[in-house]
Amino acid sequence: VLWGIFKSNHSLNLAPQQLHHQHVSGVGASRWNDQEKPEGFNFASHVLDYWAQMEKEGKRGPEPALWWVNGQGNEIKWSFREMSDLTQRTANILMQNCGLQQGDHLALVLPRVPEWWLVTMGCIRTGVIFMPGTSQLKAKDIHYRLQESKAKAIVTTETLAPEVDSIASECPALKSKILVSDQGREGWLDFRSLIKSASPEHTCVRSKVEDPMVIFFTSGTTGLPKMVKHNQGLALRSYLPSCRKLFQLRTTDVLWCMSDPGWILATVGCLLEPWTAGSTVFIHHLPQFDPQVIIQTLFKYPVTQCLAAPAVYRMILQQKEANLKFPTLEHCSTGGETLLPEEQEQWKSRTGLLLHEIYGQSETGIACGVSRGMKTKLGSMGKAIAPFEVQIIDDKGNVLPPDTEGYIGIRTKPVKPVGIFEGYENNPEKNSEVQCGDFYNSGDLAKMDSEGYIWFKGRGDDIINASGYRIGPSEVENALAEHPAVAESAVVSSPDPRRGEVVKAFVVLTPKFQSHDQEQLTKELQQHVKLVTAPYKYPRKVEFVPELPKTVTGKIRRSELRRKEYGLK
Ligand code: BCO
Repeated sequence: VLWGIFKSNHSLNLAPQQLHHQHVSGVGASRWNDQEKPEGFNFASHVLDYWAQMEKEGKRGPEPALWWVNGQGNEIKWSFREMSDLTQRTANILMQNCGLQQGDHLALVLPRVPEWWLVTMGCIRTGVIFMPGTSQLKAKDIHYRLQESKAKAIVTTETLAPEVDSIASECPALKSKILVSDQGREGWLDFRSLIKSASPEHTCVRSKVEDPMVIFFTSGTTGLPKMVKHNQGLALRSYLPSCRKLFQLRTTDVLWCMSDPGWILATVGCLLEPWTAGSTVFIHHLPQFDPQVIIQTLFKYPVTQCLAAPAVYRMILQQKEANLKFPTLEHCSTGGETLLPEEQEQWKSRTGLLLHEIYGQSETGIACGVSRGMKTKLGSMGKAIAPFEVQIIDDKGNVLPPDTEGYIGIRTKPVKPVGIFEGYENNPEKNSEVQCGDFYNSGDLAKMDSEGYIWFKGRGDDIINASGYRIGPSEVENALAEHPAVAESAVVSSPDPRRGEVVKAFVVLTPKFQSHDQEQLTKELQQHVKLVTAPYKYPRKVEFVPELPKTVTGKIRRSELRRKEYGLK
């Protein structure tokens, strides 16, 4: 198997006096300031190969670049030199075995397996645009993504391969299916075999900052997920001094970002941020989320920093564990949903550590945050991180005075800052909808005080944020509509002590199902949604109603249902 390529886990042979050399502020510190934009940038050559060279010259310690464990005794430690070799092999597979070229789209639907890092970096080396997706995706979700993006390749595991095969014939652009598995499958390229014989020499594409690098699919209030396109600037941003201040990672740090590889949080937290600083990326396979496993892991491995959604910290705090003083953990960050001040305080009293909030979206990466060492204000998600200028704006793009609620806006005119998305692919209406005067309008409501600290207030639309997942109500409504019991439905956010918010469906039943057992029907509808779309979207609460509130024109008034859930008038 793949981890047999390198005989020893970590085969560096450096002189002892060289092992203590530390790069405290990362590769970019002396090269560019926050406002500068180099003409050419490629994360693979500027960052990964840089650290591989530092290792070669004995200027970086023995800490691995990637440290992966699966809780069943399997462990991988790859150095930057090994990563450089393996990702060049991957680049050659993409170009030679799959015939991919710069600008082609590749769907990447993998759980937390080491190959995720190989494929992302292989794509960056070749200029192939990778499109991460959570492995909770179902055939219908994959079908939509492949068709919408005209992806030429997909990489996934044996679990999802049958789902891909069930729809592949309807995706004419799809030419290569790459399997990451120990078993082969007909019609699929076997990644783990190919990488053994692939050449470890590949010339990295000379990309410009403006060249596209990655596409994330993000949910909106209406319709199906939108394609959020980022260029190399997303990676360059991690390089800039203001961004480096956020986590202040050192080469000796071991960062564990627990996000599923399908989200931008993983691209930033499991790849761009730690490797820019030459730090170790620590990953637990975590096929199923289990707070006990996280606690045990933080006691067992020398993790110094972790990054996860508030729901993860909340679920750890809900464990009856007496001791949460983790021996090596120094810095904790969180983002993706609201963190309550009492959760912040509990974390501090039980672990002795502060939880540093960050905020961002698929469109923005990390837009603001509480940097390490910065004064914290309870409940605030910190300040804007340059080169982003964050302002609170009204719906015309006017900047609002301090302490006034409005939308979180990021200035995009006259200059679009490095790191913000290029736009929604093939979606001019949506692009003009979010451009609000001189700002990108995030649609998130917040206030900013006179010192620039930002307080999140909620969404300005119907999007649901359940334990850090952004869920479009219409995606769930469409899934429910496929069940014969559902005449119509409205899906809204509802408060929940464990997950912050959960998805709640108000369902009007078809006549045939009106006398059915409602408890049974609830389970059936939940199971149905889990089967037809990514299960994280399923309605954890279902209420059967005789009718839905509507406007005179017949539009469902979700806001009325949502207000009721939160006890608002
Ligand atoms: O709770 P249930 O058991 O009823 O259902 C769960 C799963 O069991 C189930 N499921 C998962 N895979 C399945 C499946 N069912 C059928 N077939 C499958 N293949 O579906 C439900 C999934 O819900 P979940 O993912 O919330 O599960 P869980 O295990 O409770 O996870 C808890 C969290 C906290 C780990 C999870 O909710 C989570 O990862 N949240 C964070 C999301 C996140 O990272 N957001 C960041 C987005 S990026 C961003 O915000 C920008 C920041 C810069």
